[in-house]
Amino acid sequence: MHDLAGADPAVRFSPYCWRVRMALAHMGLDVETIPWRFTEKDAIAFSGQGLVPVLRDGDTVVHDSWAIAEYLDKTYPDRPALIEGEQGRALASLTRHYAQNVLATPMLKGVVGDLFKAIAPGDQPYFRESREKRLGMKLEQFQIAPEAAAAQLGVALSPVRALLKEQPFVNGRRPAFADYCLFGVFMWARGVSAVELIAAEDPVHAWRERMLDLFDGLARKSPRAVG
Ligand SMILES: N[C@@H](CCC(=O)N[C@@H](CS)C(=O)NCC(=O)O)C(=O)O
Repeated sequence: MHDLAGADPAVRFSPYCWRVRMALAHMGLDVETIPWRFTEKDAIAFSGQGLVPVLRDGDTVVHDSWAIAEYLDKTYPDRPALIEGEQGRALASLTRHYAQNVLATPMLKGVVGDLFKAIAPGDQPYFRESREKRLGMKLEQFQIAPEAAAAQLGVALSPVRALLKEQPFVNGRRPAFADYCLFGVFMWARGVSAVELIAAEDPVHAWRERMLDLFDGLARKSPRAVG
């Protein structure tokens, strides 16, 4: 699997790649991750596009985290499912859209400066140009104080907070792809920044701790570019 890496190749911070790392662990499938940088488009040209994650499984190449989850469920039906049934699919899909359309913005506002510092120097001009075009402003204008980002994120998380008071995981009693979609956004920030945007007493904090502990602490052990 081609996996987005920072200046330090051990630092992996793509929210979409984290969905797949967790999904593979959920299924008990081993993976070799290949560090990839934003500008290394040639290295994944075999997938016919320019974004990671790209998963190669034998002769099959799949890109896009959602397509990868569907591929894994279809290909390994004897393993624990990532997305189960029509209702499970709706929950996972709502969660992925919510993660990328609602949560990503306040999260990025809080950590974009740290993110920029953590990425490979060769990626920085590309990152700045592409993201400033997307955001419609300089990265420095997009960044806000940690307290302000935490407040915005706190409002955006209110439905998840309410849900996590009722059940331990977004998916219910056990985590599944819906949780991994949400968790990816948190691993994006954790990989590059020491800023804490979630209060310790927030049920979302406890959920994040549970997620960090899954699969023998896979996510917790992942190196961070902080300090
Ligand atoms: N819809 C895709 C999105 C993948 C994506 O945006 N990946 C980012 C890394 S987080 C990327 O490869 N960016 C490369 C670029 O911006 O050129 C998925 O779910 O996998």
